[in-house]
Amino acid sequence: MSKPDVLAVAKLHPFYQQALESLYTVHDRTHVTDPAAFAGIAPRIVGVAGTGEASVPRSLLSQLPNAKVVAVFGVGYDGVDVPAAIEYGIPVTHTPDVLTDDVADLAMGLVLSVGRTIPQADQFVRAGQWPNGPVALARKVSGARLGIVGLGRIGKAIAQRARAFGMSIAYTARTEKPDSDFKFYPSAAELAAQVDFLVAITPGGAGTKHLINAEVLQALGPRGYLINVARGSVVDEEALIAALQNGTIAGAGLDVFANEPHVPEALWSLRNVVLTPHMASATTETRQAMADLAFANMQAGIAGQALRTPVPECLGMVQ
Ligand code: NAP
Ligand code: 8YV
Repeated sequence: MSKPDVLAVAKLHPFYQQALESLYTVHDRTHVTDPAAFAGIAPRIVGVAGTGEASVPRSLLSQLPNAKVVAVFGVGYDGVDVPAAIEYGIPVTHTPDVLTDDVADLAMGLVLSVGRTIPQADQFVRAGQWPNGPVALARKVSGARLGIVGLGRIGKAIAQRARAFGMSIAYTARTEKPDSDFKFYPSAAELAAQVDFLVAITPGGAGTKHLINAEVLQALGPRGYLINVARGSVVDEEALIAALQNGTIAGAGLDVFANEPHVPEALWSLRNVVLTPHMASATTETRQAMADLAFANMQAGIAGQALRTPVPECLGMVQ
């Protein structure tokens, strides 16, 4: 008997790909590479596999009359048209919690990297510069003021780590958290004006597009650093480049970009930025846990069983 058909809408991590291939025939981006062949396959597709950045638009969902689930390998699902999925009766799942620690670890890694200039110092030693004089002084991180834009699962985990560094913590979110000891500011600009390190960790999508704009960067100021581990769309990248070039802010640590995997060349040459390739959840342990959870969601969705981790908007539509 042939295996049920699943569509991968992005290049999948091998852990997820191999798990899917054990039970399903995986069509790897056929909708993009061979639309004519896809027209024949589409009615057989029972599940859609994606990543946090993958695009699952209404136009694709409308071609999948038998799809039972969209299983995203990632906590963010801003590329999925969730209202359309709900309309077509296709629940969407994601992988919350299992990656929280890793993303918080990388956020703190970027705080330390930009503040203490660790990559620049590494380059200094490798370039044989040490005998020529001391490396430039860095920015003290312990005891500094941290602002978190988005105090959700990962934002709270970043706060927990920052506490151990004796940092004072403030935040903004859509709503104030009555159970939190941290000071709340109603906007990113008001928060930025009060901190040394501003960390963005919200979802992407229309609701947060350019939440960090020129006004916020101006408020962060010439001794302030921006860390973005959220989505590239959350930051106005042109405004950020200008702010880094003209000293409006001191520096930035960036894991996510507006047009991944393409990073503006203007950022490559700047000495005051640290760049990582969207790798905050990229450890062997966490990628395995994400693959296990995404695969469990796929299996449950296709079998018509209770989903492990539906996205909040789809909670009402699952068994
Ligand atoms: P979460 O628990 O849902 O937290 C999201 C937080 O963002 C919430 O505090 C929410 O506010 C806040 N928020 C949403 N819209 C906002 C807005 N317009 N203004 C201010 N705050 C806003 O999600 P999570 O598990 O922490 O994950 C957060 C995001 O991290 C993901 O969606 C993804 O984009 C990103 N991420 C990136 C990587 C990476 O590799 N770099 C890895 C994993 C996740 P309320 O609490 O008031 O609702
Ligand atoms: C992953 C992410 O890099 O969870 C998310 O939202 O952005 C990351 O964990 C991504 O989903 C895998 O491509």
